[in-house]
Amino acid sequence: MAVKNVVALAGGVGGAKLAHGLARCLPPGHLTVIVNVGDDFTHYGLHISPDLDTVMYTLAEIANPQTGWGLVDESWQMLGMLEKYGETPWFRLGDRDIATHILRTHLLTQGETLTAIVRKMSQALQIDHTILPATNDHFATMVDTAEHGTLVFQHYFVRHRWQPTVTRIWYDGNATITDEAAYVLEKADAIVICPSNPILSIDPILSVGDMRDRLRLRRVPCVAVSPLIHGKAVKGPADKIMRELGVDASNTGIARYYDRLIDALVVDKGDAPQQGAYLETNILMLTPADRERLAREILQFLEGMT
Ligand code: FO1
Repeated sequence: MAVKNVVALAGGVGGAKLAHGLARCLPPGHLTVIVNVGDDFTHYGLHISPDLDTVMYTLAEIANPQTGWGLVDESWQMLGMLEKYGETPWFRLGDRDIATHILRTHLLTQGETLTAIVRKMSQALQIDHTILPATNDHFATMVDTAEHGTLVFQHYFVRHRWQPTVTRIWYDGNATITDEAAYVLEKADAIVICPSNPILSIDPILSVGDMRDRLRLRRVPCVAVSPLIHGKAVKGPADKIMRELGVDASNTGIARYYDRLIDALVVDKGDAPQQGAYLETNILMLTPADRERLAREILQFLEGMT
């Protein structure tokens, strides 16, 4: 059977890169990216959805190529003005990026759902695939740390530069998955878990409502792409957090972490896990061509599994 409709689960920068590769390989309308919203928070009264925006900007090909988050050709006048008022703006909102947060916050106060808002913005940015938040409900990743107690995710990740020792992760809010996410999972021919942080970015998607059970009971192949190369995170704190929470920071650890959720793990050459099926290839995505090549290999691999 041909793999026509693909659902990808993604967090921020690493996940967005593979989603972009998949978007370039699949015909318009055949990819849905279900995105983590556990990183969402309110900052200066604005509803910020970092991972949704990272995926949206990346698929629209307007993401900042240096950081992976935020917009290309950004300016920072607003932050300068905040500093003039004596603020310490630790979360860098660019002048153009802030339009997204203002509009999203406004539409939320008008009663629109996050799903409808992302659809509207994606259409305006001419994205011809679908981006869905995992939930429209309040659902916030909370990080218990040894040094600073409990931190809202962005305070842990950006304000404290993911340096505190993590003792536990939990979620604030009782959320259900959206009808749209349930529908695309039902219609999917294959599922791809992007190379996002399994604990910080993928677990909050799996922890929304019955998402984990839906994945376990799937009738289609599901692969995950490892965020590690020889035990080191390609970007961010994946290996650090895995160690802190007692998860083996290796592809074997990732394969165990995703036990029963995936049929195979996609890993870098020479870095095979000691358990489970796997595809060995070059998983480092430095250029858009790398993203497309990796996506194509994954789609071919999935075709062979159906
Ligand atoms: N990440 C940073 O490391 N520093 C920032 O100042 C920062 C600002 C920011 C603004 C908008 C946005 O959409 C994302 C932003 N990020 C920033 C990235 C982001 O918070 C994290 O990478 C993700 O939440 C983790 O996936």
